[in-house]
Amino acid sequence: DNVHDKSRGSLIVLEGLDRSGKTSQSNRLVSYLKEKGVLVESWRFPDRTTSTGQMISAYLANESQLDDRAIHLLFSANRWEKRSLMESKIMCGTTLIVDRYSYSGVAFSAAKGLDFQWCKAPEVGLIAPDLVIYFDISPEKAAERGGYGTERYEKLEFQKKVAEHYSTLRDASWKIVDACLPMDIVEEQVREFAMACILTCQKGKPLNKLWS
Ligand code: FDM
Repeated sequence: DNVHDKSRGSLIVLEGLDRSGKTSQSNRLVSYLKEKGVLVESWRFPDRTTSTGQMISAYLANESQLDDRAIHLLFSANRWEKRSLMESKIMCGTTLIVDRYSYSGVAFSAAKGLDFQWCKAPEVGLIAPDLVIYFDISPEKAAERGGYGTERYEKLEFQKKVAEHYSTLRDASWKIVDACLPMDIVEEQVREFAMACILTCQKGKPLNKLWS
C-alpha cells in the first residue's frame, strides 16, 4: 500500500556571521552525507546564478547602489524564485544543506536599521527549515580569522549588529555550535544534528512554512 509513500528529505540551514566557518562545514557535511548514501544537495543564498542573484552580487561587491529596502526584497525574491524547486526536491527525498537563508536576510537588513518586523514580512510562507544550525562566534574572534574580505558587509562594527539581530531571531529549536572549537569537533556535532533531523523527517515530520 505504501508504494507511493516515499520519505521526504530535510531542509537544513546553516547560519552565522561571516568567517564563522559555516561554508567549510557545509561542504564537509554534504560529503559526509553523500558517503552515508543520503540524497543530498549543497545550496546557498544568495543564489548568485539567477538574474536577481547577479544584481545582489554586484551590490555586495559595491559595483552598484540600491535602496536598503529594494536590496532586502531582492534577497527575498531570490529565495522565492527557488521555493517550488526546493519543495519538490525535498518531497522527492533530497536533503538540502543551505548556507544562509531568511535569518541572514533579516539579520543583515535589520543591522542597517530597517524595522525588524518589516524585514521578516516578505519571508513569511517560505519553507521553514527542519533544522537551523548556528555557528556561534563573537564578531571580534571572527574578524581575527584572517580578516574579512572586501564585500559590503564584511566590517566589524556591522557584524556586531548582525550578531545582535541573530540572537533576537534565535529560538529554542536552533542548534548552536561553538564555532571556536576545533573544526573536527564542530564537524562531528554538525553531523549528529543533521542525521537526527534527517531521520525525524523520514519518519514523516510535516514540512512547515516560515513564520506563520
Ligand atoms: N545576505 C545574505 C543578506 O544580506 N541577506 C540575505 O538574505 C542573505 C542570504 O549577503 F554578507 C548577506 C550576508 C553576506 C552576503 O553572503 C553574502 P555569502 O554567504 O558571503 O555569499
